[in-house]
Amino acid sequence: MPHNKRVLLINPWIYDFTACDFWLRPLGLLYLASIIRTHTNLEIDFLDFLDCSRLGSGFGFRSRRRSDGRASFYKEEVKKPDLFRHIPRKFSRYGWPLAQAEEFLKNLPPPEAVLLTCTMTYWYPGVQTAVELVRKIFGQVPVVLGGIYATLCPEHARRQSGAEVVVTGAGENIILPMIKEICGADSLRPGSDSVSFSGLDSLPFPAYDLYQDRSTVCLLTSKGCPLNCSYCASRLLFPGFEQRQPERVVSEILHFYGLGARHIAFYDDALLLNRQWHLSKILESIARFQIGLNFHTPNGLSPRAVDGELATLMRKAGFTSIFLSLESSDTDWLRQTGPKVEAADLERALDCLEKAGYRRHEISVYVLVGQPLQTGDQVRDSLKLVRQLGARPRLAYYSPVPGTRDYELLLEAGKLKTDSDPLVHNKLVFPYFWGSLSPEELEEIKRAGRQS
Ligand code: B12
Ligand code: SF4
Repeated sequence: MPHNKRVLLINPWIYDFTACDFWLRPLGLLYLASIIRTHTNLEIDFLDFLDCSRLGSGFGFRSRRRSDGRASFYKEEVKKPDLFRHIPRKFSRYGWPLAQAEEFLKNLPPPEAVLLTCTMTYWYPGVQTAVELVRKIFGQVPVVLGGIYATLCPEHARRQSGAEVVVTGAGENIILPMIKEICGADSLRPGSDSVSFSGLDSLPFPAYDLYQDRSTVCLLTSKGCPLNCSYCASRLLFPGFEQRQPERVVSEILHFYGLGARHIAFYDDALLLNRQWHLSKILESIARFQIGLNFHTPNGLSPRAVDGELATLMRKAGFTSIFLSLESSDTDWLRQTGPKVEAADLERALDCLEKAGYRRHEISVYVLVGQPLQTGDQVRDSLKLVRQLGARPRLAYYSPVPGTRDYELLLEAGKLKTDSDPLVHNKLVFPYFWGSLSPEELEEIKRAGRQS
């Protein structure tokens, strides 16, 4: 019997100095998987090469998910890119061993098309490896790349990724016409020709059932951010700001719970905006269900928006890991880069969270390091302030993103070029390329951060 037509969706490996599964899921690709399933006759093969829970017990690796939903990746050391040869750290490929990936792909029926994503600009070597492997096994199948790397570095992606088609921006309204073109009009279900999506609430829920381990999922309740901080790419990825209907978010959370999810990470850029009629409404409903979910906010929350009522709701609904974004305690720096928060906001937010039942040292506060206008002393002072307030400082390493105001500064200073290799966006390399901090000073700041 002939096989049905199929598409293969891949979330590639991470190539980096370090990586851990910080509630990582390729949310964009999972939305597209859901759209394809709803509106086409195609079978889907979904491969997340970062999903190490699917690896057998071989390779000397046992996938361990911590009780908070985070996990470690299997990794293999690889040759460092030439650009990084002077950096005294090991470089690895995180995710499935290549041999295992190849074996898996060989056992799949040939796809009509391969869809790839890439969620950090500097993780593109994972795309290259995936394309090479796909070519080795399936020959000249059309490969389409979308996602954050493709959107922020389209020229580089067209030249270097190996994909035939590079799609920039949101994929939901591109995917069906593209499938029609590549796989034929008969691939679409009747009526799907004219489908168009307007906003997150019009999309089917992301397809987490494609995972065997569904204990950890991520979620968007909104898209974009109305602010415009000088180091941030939010506007380049989505220029507007859109919030979902709270009821629809609650349905999605309950749907995830039904699939087995117990840890839910919010991926929103501005989760707390208009919180009275948005997040508070969602949490009020969820708290009523009392189903024992754990919520996480790896993408930091704005301390300015945390008040007593919200803190109590967060506690009741099951927020277990809270990350707040301070970035810096330096008022001038904050004014220059985007006045989203002040040190006083943090103090107030921590008071509210403590009153709601959280212990201060359980709350992580991001402090940015490596941004071109920062000095070492500013970073040290910020770490000290967070410690003095009893919370846990966490360094957030700066990644320069093309198209942001800070990237312009680095261009003007001749420290980066418009066509610099996206590898230099890696958050750990600034002391070796353009940073005002030396590697030694950074190490000293890290030590001070642990002790202050
Ligand atoms: C969630 C998130 C994280 C999560 C997990 C990210 C992940 N890799 O899965 C966490 C918290 C771990 C994280 C960490 C970091 N992050 Co982050 N993160 C995000 C965030 C907020 C959302 C990404 C997301 O999932 N969006 C939702 C999905 C639905 O959108 P999407 O993936 O873009 O998919 C859509 C389209 O792209 C397209 N599409 C996607 N795939 C495909 C495939 C095909 C075939 C097609 C056609 C279309 C298509 O269609 C989808 C639907 O519309 C973005 C900001 C943003 N607004 O996007 C920053 C962002 C990606 N992060 C960024 C940064 C700077 C970081 C950190 C360096 C921060 C720090 N200093 O520590 C770290 C780095 C981590 C590391 N290990 O190196 C930068 C990018 C940096 C870069 N150089 O690429 C961003 C853009 C934020 C910013 N401030 O500028 N991050
Ligand atoms: S508040 Fe956060 S998401 Fe919004 S522009 Fe600033 S850094 Fe980006």
